[in-house]
Amino acid sequence: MDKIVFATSNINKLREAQSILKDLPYQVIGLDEFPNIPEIKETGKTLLDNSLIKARTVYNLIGLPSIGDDTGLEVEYLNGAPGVKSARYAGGNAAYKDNLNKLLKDLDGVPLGKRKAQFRTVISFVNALTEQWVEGIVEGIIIDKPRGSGGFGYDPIFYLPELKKTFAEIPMDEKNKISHRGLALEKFRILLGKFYLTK
Ligand code: ITT
Repeated sequence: MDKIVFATSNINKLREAQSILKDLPYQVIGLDEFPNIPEIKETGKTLLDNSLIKARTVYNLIGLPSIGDDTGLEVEYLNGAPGVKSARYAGGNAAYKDNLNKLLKDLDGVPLGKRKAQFRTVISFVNALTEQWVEGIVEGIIIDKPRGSGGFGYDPIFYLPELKKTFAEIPMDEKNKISHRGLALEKFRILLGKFYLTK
C-alpha cells in the first residue's frame, strides 16, 4: 500500500488522522517512523504557512507525499489569540495544562456569552505534482473549568453548546465527525480521492 506521511510529532493528531482516513487506499504514517528528522521550526505567521512548512520539509527530506497540520484555537475576546501560537501560549516548552491554564487566566471573569472561540485546522498536502490545502473550523465556547478526560490540548475547555459537552467528554470517533481536523481531513480525503496521485 502506498504511504502518506503525516508530518506531525503529535500522536493525538496522528491517531485522529489515521482513523478519519482509514478507508483510503493509502497507509498514513507519522514522524515516529523517521526518528532522524530534526524538529521542524514553525516560523510561519499563519496556520497555512506552518502547515506548508511541515508538509514541504517532510516531503523534501523523505520524498513521500506529505500532509502538514497546523491548528489554532482562536478566541474572539482575545482577538484571535492564542491562534498560531496555541502550542506555545504559555511559553516555549509549555505543556497542554500550562497553555490551558493560561487561557483560563486570561479569560478570568469574562462572562460565558463573551467566550466564543473556534478551532481552525489547515491541512497542507505536498507531493511531486502539487501543493494543496484545505481548512476546517468548529465553533464553541471556552468554559471556565476543564471537563472530561478524553482528547488533548484545549479539548477539556472547548464546549460545544449543541452537544452540551466538551471535546474531552466525547469519544474520538465522535470528535472526528464534527471537529476542525475531521472537517479538514474530510475535504482532503475527497480532494485526494478525486484528483491526485500520491506519487
Ligand atoms: P505538530 O506541530 O508536530 O503537528 P503540535 O502539537 O505542535 O504538533 P500545532 O503546532 O498545530 O501542533 O499546535 C497546536 C496546539 O493546539 C497543540 O499543541 C494543542 O495544544 C492544540 N490543539 C491542536 N489540535 C487540537 C485539538 O484537536 N484539540 C485540542 N487542542 C488542540
